[in-house]
Amino acid sequence: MKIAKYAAVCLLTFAFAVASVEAHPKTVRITVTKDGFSRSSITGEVGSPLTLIFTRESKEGCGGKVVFPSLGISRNLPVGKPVTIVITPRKEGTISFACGMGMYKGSIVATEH
Ligand SMILES: [Cu+2]
Repeated sequence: MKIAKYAAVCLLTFAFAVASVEAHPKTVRITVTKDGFSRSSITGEVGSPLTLIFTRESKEGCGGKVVFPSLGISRNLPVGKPVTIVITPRKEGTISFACGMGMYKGSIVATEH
């Protein structure tokens, strides 16, 4: 009986340990207007996939492209067509993104959870 109790406690502890390393996927929609990215400040978790859906709303301005320099990602943003980019932060810190000319800026702040 004692052993069974001990095993149950062990299992519970194990379950918590697993839960704490579980990924928390998150999706954020970002509109790209002539004024920039909205929103431009995003939070994420280390090890959890972050799905960013960029939709460029207007031909005006400089939102034809989104670039993540530190990740080597560059994607064209056709007007009215959502473009999905999935990023999984590997360490704590800030991942910046910008338009092709660096005028519109945004950032993802990744923290451990
Ligand atoms: Cu620009």
